[in-house]
Amino acid sequence: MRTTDEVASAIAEGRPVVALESTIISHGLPQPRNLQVALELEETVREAGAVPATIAVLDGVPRIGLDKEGLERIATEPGLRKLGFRDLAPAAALGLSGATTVSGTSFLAARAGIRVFATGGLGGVHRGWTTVQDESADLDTLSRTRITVVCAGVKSILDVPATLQRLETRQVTVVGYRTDEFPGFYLHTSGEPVDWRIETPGEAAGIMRAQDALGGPEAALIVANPVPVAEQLDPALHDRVLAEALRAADEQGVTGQAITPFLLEYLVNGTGGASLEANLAAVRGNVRLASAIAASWAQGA
Ligand code: PSU
Ligand code: MN
Repeated sequence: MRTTDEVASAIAEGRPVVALESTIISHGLPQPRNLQVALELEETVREAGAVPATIAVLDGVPRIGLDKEGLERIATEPGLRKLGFRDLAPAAALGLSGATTVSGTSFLAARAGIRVFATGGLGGVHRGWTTVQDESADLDTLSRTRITVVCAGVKSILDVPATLQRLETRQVTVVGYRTDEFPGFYLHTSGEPVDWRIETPGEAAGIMRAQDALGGPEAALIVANPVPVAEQLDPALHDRVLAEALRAADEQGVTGQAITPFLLEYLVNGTGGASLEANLAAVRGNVRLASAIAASWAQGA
């Protein structure tokens, strides 16, 4: 594992650090916007007084923090792999490069000593799970990794109620940030309730300290932060295009790791780019909140 000097000294000195994933850049957003976004998100973390650590695997080496060249590779390299936790060892052994998902990123961030991570929407239980058994490895990793993930809920392409049930079974703590409803990724709400609500970054840091004080299984904390209503995707448009996207995936036989990128791309095209704007608004908000939580966490350390 190679950590940049900047990130390593911030961790050593207990200064705020925010981990960022790379799959959203490589597989979640279209080129060339994805590189701009990668740079912008790092800048947003810096403006908030924290150090960004974008995580990926380059030439077999897990990297904690990327320079501009590394970000460019993630954004542009053709055929880049998508790496969950289970893919890290083969990528390392075979000297391959890949972008890390929430699963891969959470694992590496926690190993590096980073406690706060921002992304867009988590993976989860896919629709049709009764027949295809597709459940993102994100859920399993979060059930045994001590990290705080700030996200806009789980991707709305998923079976959201089933995903919330799985998170409950796996003992992953979920809190709504200034909301009583679980966010819907592109949408302000999924319509599902959340059991816990917090109002401040300090309350998130307090829950993190309580997790450590209590001990027990090292599960994550999910801070679910909704995209503002003004920046969400039009719910009627969302429902219509998502139904089309699911039908297209079915007809084309898209499965496995390819399904999430396929559906996200279908939504971008089918909404004339509006889903991309909502996705970015959600991620930006999550990065800002994660930076504030990291600052609060660092203060109390
Ligand atoms: N959030 C986004 N866009 C994305 C993702 C998250 O706004 O593309 C990625 C994350 O890396 C997440 C992955 O871990 O999608 C889930 O993929 P799968 O369903 O194959 O586990
Ligand atoms: Mn899957």
